[in-house]
Amino acid sequence: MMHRRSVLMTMMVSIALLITATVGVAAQDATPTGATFVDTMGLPELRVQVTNTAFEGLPAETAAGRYLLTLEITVAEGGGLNFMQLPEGMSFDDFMTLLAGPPAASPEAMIATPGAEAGPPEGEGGDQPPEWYFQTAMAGGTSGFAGTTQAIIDLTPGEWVAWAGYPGAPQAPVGLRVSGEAGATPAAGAEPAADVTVTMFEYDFSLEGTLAPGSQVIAVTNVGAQPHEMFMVRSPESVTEEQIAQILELEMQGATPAPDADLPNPDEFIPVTGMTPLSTGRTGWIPVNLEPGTYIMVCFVPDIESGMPHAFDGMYEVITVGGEATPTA
Ligand SMILES: [Cu+2]
Repeated sequence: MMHRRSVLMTMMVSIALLITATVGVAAQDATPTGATFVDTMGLPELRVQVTNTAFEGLPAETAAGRYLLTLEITVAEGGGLNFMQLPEGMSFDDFMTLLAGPPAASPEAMIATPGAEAGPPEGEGGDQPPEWYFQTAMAGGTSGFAGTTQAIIDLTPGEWVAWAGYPGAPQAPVGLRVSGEAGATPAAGAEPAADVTVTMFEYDFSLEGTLAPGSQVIAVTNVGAQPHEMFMVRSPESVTEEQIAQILELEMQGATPAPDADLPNPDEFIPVTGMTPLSTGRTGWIPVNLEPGTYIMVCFVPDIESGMPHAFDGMYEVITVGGEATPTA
């Protein structure tokens, strides 16, 4: 039986990957990966400045509907924004109290003991996201690095929180009231045109259309029963799904690949973009500008049963863009 990991640990794994990869980006002098829509369909915009400590620029209240989300990221390490509806009866203050959690569950403590039997035993529920996490509406969002990056998302009426998606993030969560009649359909207008549709379910991605070098729009849809995200990284060298499985296996054991293991170094994976978690039945859109190469789509949302990131259940997909899987340096 695998040890469960907390949502905190899960997100820290995700962010650790993000940060280590950022270092790789700087070292490799890679081009910025942020992308914007060519056609924004005249959608109302939520423009958010992601700083070292805050998400700035969101209104306290907005009408339900489809929005162009624009992140202006000034943090070298990158950042991301998720929109999650709070469950019935939970206030923003309640959420913040929940996030703060018991002192023993500090990020440092969790990181110091990866893979260890930290936290309460299975069954007590303390090492799992709360039940409502798997039921509540999640409208997605996106992540990126210094620069401007966009997504198109649908916000339905309710009390929402815009946050980095994990406890202990540098940016404080922000409350957002979305007004309108409950059950109202946010998307009366035409759907954004997508070149590729990525469908997420337990536990995989399927692609309709072909990712090509250059600019394009990806529609990301969750048809599964649990929330899912699509975090996309580029591998500097070609990689197989078998190798990804081996890397994840080592990660789970807290080990690093042996020098002669003939495995790509995950620290060299370069984050490209992401559609942050979408709940069941939801769709979001992100623009990407891809260079030829090998890309990996992966989901780190914790599983409702095991608490482990979905990646460990096989929720990753290796995609070759363009004719050459291994671009020359
Ligand atoms: Cu998932």
